[in-house]
Amino acid sequence: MARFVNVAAGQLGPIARNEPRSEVVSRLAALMRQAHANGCDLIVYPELALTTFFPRWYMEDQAEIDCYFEREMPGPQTQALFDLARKLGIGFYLGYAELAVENGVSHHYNTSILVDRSGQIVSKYRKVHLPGHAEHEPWRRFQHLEKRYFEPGSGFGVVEAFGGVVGMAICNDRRWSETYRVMGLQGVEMVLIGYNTPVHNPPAPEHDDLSLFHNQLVMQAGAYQNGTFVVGVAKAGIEEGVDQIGGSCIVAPSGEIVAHCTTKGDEIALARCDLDLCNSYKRTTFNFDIHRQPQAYGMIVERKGRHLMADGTPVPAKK
Ligand code: CDT
Repeated sequence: MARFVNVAAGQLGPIARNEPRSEVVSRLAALMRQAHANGCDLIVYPELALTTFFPRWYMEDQAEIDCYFEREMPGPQTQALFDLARKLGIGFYLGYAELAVENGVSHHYNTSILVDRSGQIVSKYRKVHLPGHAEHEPWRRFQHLEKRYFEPGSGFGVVEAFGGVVGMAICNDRRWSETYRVMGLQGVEMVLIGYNTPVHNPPAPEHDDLSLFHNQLVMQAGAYQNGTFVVGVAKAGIEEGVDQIGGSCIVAPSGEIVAHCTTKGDEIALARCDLDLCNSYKRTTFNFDIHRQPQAYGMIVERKGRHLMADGTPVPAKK
């Protein structure tokens, strides 16, 4: 039996710092209705889709920081989205800031959930690759304080959902080949990724003109090298003075982009994804079981990176 998933990339335009959650949820619901009207099974929303991208600001007051976090999911303001999903029979991926209290200790994560067509959460993922810095760096035009506000998650799982094998990642994760390969090793057929990517990267402004190119490059490579669909979804446009890339797209296992958004506002891009197309790659060029050579890859898990001195030269090996 053919396995088709009709997917919507549910891109959001900017969210203002003072925009209430209820308004954001209304915008998400409007996109969900459009996706449903177009026959979708699943809509994918961006990273931190309920608030503005708050890591651009340095904050010290934990109570102020915690205002951006959800203590429960669904919570009072997000329940409406779950109810609508159940009513329409459509699933969704949602990125949000999670405050979890475990054994009396508070933990903060950059999280995504996958909700099935009955409105049940079937998978949760906590962002592994947290970019940016932990301390205030006043020289930057804006901050990127994910290392301050979140702790990293522990890994990349997959789940059987929507008739296939589905995995999740968040924003910076998409730049790392390990993200896709760990899920590829579990047979992933569709990787869902929300993102918030400023055009300007303060430590490397020479990359600014390449930000959309890099966005496509990593997702297309990840899809092809693992024989999987990839759905990448932006929060785009000028948000609190920071220009964020759009470029939400759906990538086939061939590495080709099969649908993409054309604006930097609230918009859906649609694709009918034949999950069996994954096999064309998983059983040939990227048949891992036949062709991978893990005995040659040990360094990938043994070594974090090459140690460099302040001037960029390698730290001499210990005798
Ligand atoms: N949100 C997030 O992870 N953003 C980062 C910005 C890094 S600047 C290259 C990203 O990888 O898009």
